[in-house]
Amino acid sequence: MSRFFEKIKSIVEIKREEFNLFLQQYKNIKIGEIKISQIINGMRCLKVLFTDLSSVDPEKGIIWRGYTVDEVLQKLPKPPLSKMPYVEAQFYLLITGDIPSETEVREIIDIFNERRKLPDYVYNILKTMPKETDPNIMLSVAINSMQHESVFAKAYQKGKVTKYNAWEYMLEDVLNLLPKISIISAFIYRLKYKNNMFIKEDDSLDLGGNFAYMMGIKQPYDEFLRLYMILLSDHENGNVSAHTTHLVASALADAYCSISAGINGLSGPLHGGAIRESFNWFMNLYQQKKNQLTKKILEQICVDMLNKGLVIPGYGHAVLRNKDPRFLAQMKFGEEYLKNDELFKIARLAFDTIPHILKKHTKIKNPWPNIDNISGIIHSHYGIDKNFFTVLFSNSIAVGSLANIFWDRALNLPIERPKSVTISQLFELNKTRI
Ligand code: CMX
Repeated sequence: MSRFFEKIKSIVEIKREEFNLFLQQYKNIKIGEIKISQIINGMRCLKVLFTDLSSVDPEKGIIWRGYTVDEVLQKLPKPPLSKMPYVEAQFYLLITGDIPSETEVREIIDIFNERRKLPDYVYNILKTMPKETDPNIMLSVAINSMQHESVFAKAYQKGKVTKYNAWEYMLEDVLNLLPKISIISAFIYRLKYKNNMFIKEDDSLDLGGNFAYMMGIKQPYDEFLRLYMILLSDHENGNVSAHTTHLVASALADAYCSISAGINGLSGPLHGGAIRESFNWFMNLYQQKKNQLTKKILEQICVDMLNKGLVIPGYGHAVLRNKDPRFLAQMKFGEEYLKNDELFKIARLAFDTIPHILKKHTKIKNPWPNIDNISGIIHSHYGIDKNFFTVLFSNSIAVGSLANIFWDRALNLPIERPKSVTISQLFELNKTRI
């Protein structure tokens, strides 16, 4: 039994006991009220989901296992000569709750390297898909195609899965699947954009380093991939893709079905597509104005947009009420490596200009740029096609979502089934209250 498995086993035992005791004691405590507007408006701010891996503080931003973005970037172990931590270290933090030592990260890297080889049929399936297929859909199909290899699903069919051991089978699937996602993605990238000139993995590299290497993109893109995959790994498990993964897994589906459903959840322009929207907006500004764009011109463009009732992509947030530290971390990377990039210069001008325009002309609750504001500009700087951005988002979200569904099984969370209400039922409920 590996040290990692032993550690997880002991954490699961302790957490289970704590969780069950907590439930016995507190299960009937009320934590809020539900307004009709919240039901209709996408359950915004309704505290109805459970995760122990992260929480969003409106002022501080995302807190992973008790650590802020800056703390995580500072404390997690890093590859030699790298400024960004190992993605494997973030996975370790999310799944165990602890900052790993160098040895503990090494163990995860070794586990991933042993398990990342793809079955040949995955390559064949990807090669036979229509040229026009969206790369993120290709990723989802590739993951689904491996579902029959799920250790959890096979054990379930044989009647071996119980509420005591379900987590062990889920852990096997998570450890088998997570390292394969970047390999599939790099293959899709080379297939679609680089004439199918596939690059073989480099066993000496960590997940982020190998991903950039297999895409054929030189340093420091590996540094950005590590940063990006950590920053987007988990956001309290409530966004469309993470929640979808959890929802599907709640019916005791395996990790393959669950994560590919979550990846499909990134398709919409309001979620996975938001990076592209923001990138397109900056690109249009650049194409129209080239380097003639000044603060004054940008202000006028924004005021005109707002007068037409349009939103400015890459600004605002549903939960945060301060600058998103994930945006600031990307901005810092940009300041270091993209200083002369024309789109980055516009993004910087926009950062100095747009928040006060939004404050003045709208009722926006958070006028600051969000995580999606400059990610696309940075990926594109290294040659990534905008249609591939969502695949990179999927890789990131898989780190947190897979850690979350492992804990769903470890804590025996039940199938999710909220109750729906009709307008007449709401009306009746309201009458009895008056
Ligand atoms: N541009 C213009 N107006 C905006 C705005 C923006 N970027 N963001 C919010 N507003 C407006 C809203 O339209 C709303 O106007 P009305 O009162 O007239 O309806 C008002 O400000 C209040 O909105 P809010 O409560 O501050 O924001 P919401 O919680 O409703 O929406 C979000 C949040 C992200 C959907 C919204 O800010 C938006 O559409 N931003 C642009 C798209 C974007 O960048 N999406 C990526 C989000 C990243 C993430 O979720 O992590």
